[in-house]
Amino acid sequence: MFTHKRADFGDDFIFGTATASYQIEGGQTDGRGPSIWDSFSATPGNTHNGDTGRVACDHYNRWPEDLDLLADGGFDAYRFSFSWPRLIPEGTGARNEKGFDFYDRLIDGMLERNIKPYATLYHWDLPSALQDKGGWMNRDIAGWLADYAVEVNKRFGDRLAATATINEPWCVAFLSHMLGVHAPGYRDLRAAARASHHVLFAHGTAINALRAEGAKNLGIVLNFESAQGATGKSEDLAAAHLWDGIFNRWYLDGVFKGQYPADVLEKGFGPYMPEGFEDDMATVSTPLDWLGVNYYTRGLYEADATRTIFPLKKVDGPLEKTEMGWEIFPEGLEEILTRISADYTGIPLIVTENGMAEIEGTDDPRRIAYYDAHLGAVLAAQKRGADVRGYFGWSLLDNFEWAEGYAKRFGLVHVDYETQKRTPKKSYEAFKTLLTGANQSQVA
Ligand code: IFM
Repeated sequence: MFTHKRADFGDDFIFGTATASYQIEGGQTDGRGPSIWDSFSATPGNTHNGDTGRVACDHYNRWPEDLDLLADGGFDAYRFSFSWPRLIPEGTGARNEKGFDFYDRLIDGMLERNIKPYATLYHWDLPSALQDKGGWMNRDIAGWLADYAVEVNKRFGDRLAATATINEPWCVAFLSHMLGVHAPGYRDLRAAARASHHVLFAHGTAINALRAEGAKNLGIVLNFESAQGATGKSEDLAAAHLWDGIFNRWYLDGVFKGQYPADVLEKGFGPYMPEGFEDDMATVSTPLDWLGVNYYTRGLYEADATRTIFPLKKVDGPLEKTEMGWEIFPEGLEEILTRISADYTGIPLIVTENGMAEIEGTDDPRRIAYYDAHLGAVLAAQKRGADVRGYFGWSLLDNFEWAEGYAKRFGLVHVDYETQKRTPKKSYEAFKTLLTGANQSQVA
């Protein structure tokens, strides 16, 4: 069980869990259009075991059971994402009414169970038709995202507690266009520089379009890594600082200061940026109501002079690791929450993702310890002045972990992918005890 009490976090603090459409829904039916993850995962070699999200957790059909798990666990909120290709199969133009009906049922199901809907517009399942036009490399994506955002808001906006534009723009841009690990799988500096700007320009354009419609409580979800030098040598500390620029400051400086970090432009992106990007920075930095903070781990970096672009490399660290191979470093969460509130913004912060992959099973003491330590980091950051208003565990269910397929399990609830049976893990019980005082699941 956790060592913290619910009351420690403050009266209005929100606890929830998070998921994403492609990772859990399946249900590639009823008029849903193709997404970049359908073709990327169908391409041999891109995902572990050739796994795809075709069925995933069958949440498209089993959502009532999944919402019951949230309600029974005492969670206040559920962070989910809309599937753009389910709503607008070609990305622009004709709507798929069956897709709109699905999210009507899902959102009403949350409200009936007294669960606040926290929505994300884009969690990586880009309609393939938009990729055919260049996807995030095409500046027009700002208008495509804004139009889609307005359609979503018109139908669902009055029932949403909060809306985020993009989940983890670093992954959308760098991981997917520079490192080639996620769809569309590019390894190209120009593609990455353009995507890195367009993802934030599209975010700001969508926020402005939503505001014009009267939408409230709008934000973005950024992911953060605590970047540290592999040694205390000045070149390694400089390498860590540059990675901090690539991973953290690009997004923080863009969204809150309206400029990109000079070191990241100078050491890589500068010559490849879209012409006149500076003129977009007021849109990129349009004011927000809240910021989502996703945090999992730290990274150790050393200088690598053999690389002409971004001359650094990651090295293996000595700390205990999760099944993803990620070091467990709760201090990093305290550090990033404190840093954001001291250096960037006073808007409310919400930890929108935090959690760990663990070996299969429902007895998961390491996950309980991970959550306990990171909840402690939230409390420590609050004490140091960070205005943290909520915490969402990743994830409600074991699910499709992108390039890692189904091999990596982040769920508070175990999913048997043969039968789709859900079984709450001990970590779910720990949250339930924290949130309700009860120590036995009614669901198991
Ligand atoms: O599963 C992902 C999620 O989609 C985005 N944030 C990180 C999680 C774990 O890798």
